[in-house]
Amino acid sequence: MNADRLPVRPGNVPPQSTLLDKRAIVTEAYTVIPKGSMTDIVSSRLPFWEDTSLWVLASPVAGFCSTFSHYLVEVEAGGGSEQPETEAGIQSVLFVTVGTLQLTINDTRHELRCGSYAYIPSGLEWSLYNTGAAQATFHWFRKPYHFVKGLDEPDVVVTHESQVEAMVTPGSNGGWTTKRFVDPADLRHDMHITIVSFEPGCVLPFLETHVMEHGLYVLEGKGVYNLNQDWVEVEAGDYMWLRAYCPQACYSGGNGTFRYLLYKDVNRHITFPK
Ligand code: UGY
Ligand code: MN
Repeated sequence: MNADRLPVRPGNVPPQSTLLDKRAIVTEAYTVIPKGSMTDIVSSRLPFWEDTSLWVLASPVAGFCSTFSHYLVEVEAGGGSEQPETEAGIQSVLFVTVGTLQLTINDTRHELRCGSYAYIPSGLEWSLYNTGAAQATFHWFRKPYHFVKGLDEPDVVVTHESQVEAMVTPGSNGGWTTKRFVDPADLRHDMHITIVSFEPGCVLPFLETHVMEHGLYVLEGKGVYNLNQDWVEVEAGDYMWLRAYCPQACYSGGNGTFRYLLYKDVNRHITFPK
């Protein structure tokens, strides 16, 4: 990652002279939370977490997402939790963007750094601590695991984005790639967190319109996203949520790679209200 494209820390409230940020948008089909809207006064804390604060970027409140929650979490040096998850049946994916963290799952330790990915099945004992000298930042995706009779829950996965091959989308001349942390053919998984990248000038060239919902956090660069016919300019540090069937496409802008962390629910039958 280039130094000039490292994640920008959200946090400070801007001065009173600031013109209001016009990029925050909430519609029925999508939400945009620009990095300027993530200030310390709108962060949250969690039970049993020390020296930690977070922004809840997606949650199943009325009119918002239905399958997951997404937190952007900052942990001070020495902070963390022995009891991170207090709800039953919740699986997690962690993706680290700043600093170093020690993850312990069922007594096995894993050292996480910028670019580390961890999948933690529901029901396992785990803890997470910032073992570095500076603040650490990670993304935390939580989803109730959709059990299916005859399918086991997935195994623990701890890896790093440098270990994952970037799969080229056919027809994109290498300009549109996706890093998949779990095998798409492994149907035990009911959610995928991937990293989608577009080289400068490259595009997602059709209006994807699909049942899966998305959370997108821009990791690097900038681009213009088409969300249900609206063109929205986004850059590193911005968040988007797209409801099921929200039409979506994008152009990459600027002179560096435009890339984002993507949540997608997958691999399950449609369920019907009882
Ligand atoms: O796989 C996807 O749904 C992905 N291509 N969507 C997106 O990047 N908006
Ligand atoms: Mn999509």
